[in-house]
Amino acid sequence: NNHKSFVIWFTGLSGSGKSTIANVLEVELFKQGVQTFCLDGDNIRHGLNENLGFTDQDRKENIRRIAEVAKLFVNAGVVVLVSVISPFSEDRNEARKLLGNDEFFEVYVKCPLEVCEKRDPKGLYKKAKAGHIKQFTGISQRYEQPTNPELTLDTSKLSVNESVTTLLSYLKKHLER
Ligand code: GGZ
Repeated sequence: NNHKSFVIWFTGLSGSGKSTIANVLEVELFKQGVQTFCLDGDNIRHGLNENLGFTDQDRKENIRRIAEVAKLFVNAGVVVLVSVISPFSEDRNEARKLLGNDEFFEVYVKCPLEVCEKRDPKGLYKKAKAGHIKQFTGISQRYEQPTNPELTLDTSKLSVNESVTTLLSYLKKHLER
């Protein structure tokens, strides 16, 4: 193909909009002839990572494996859209190191916890607050905000389309060979 390959790493709370944005971005990139692949925490956890839970250690391993898979696709010339909470800076930095700075774009999908709780598309916050889900990000486990992301998208202020437009203009120069 005639474009560069890299990882766009979406990090943020559950319900912040990571996968929604990644899926719309994928459609737009497809229209531009860009080869893409989406890796989603929720999906990977049903297959490759079905033996992992949500302890600090398991999240680290989840991120490590996903970064390794992403690297295989990048080496195959694909633009990889990764949507995982990835709450710990250390784990995100390991992923960045593995991919290399030029092939890793960290996108902070920023959204206040209260807004995510209100959206609660899968009812997980409700369950977590009732104590039925342990180690839930934002409720009973920490989320460390990115300090130096390539891009921040505040989804409490931007529509999905506005976020995707912002991403597309950011990516334009990075896609060119
Ligand atoms: C956070 C949880 C948890 C706990 C289940 N904490 O928004 P979702 O529902 O559809 O996607 C979330 C997914 C989190 O998996 P990740 O692989 O993205 O997490 S991490 O990067 O931190 O390893 C959420 C659901 O699984 N889920 N239990 N305790 N999210």
